[in-house]
Amino acid sequence: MTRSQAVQDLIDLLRAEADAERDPAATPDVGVIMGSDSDLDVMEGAHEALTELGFAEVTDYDDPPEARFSFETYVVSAHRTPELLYAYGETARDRGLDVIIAGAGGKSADLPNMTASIAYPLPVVGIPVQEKSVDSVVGMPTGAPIVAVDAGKSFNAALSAVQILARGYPELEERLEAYHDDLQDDVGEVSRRLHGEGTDNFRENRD
Ligand code: AIR
Repeated sequence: MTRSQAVQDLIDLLRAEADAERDPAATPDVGVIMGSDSDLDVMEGAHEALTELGFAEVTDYDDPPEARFSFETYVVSAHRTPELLYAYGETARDRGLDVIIAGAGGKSADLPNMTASIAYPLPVVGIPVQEKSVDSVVGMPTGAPIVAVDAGKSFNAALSAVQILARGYPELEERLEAYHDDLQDDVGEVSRRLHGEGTDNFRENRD
């Protein structure tokens, strides 16, 4: 199979990073990959959750952000760029990733499950980008695990990824707890207003 120069450059970059002796605190902790940039709207939730939890995006390995926790984002197509998929999965651990979030759509959404197989034992959180992708993402054979969320739930995928990471970092546990406290506050506040204003007024004030 011929490979485009752009894909070859990415593969070379990933392999070089795997061999580089970088400070682990300066490499991305979470890898976010998707089968196509047409998945970006759905995958935006993962970006949102990671950002909300204080993760910064690495766009240049030589110039990492100051934030202690970070993520990287790539398009990797299991079917259009199978060699990039292999390079990504094979280098993930050596490049310092602790967990991968992978989303793909269509009926052949193979990026999450193939990444889980290649990057094993690194945990992979799979996101079926569409409803019709669910079976493809979660349907792994015994012995080849993947963690997966419901169709489109990329925000939750990022929370799950941070939960996995948090086992080794108490400060992440605190951030997750603070996030959950805010969530409870929001429900409590809306419930208090709905009750206190009555349904008609609440609806009117909300719209
Ligand atoms: N896809 C891309 N390569 C392999 C697969 N399965 C998925 C993408 C996207 C869908 O195919 O994850 O959800 C359609 O991609 P596109 O690029 O045609 O919009």
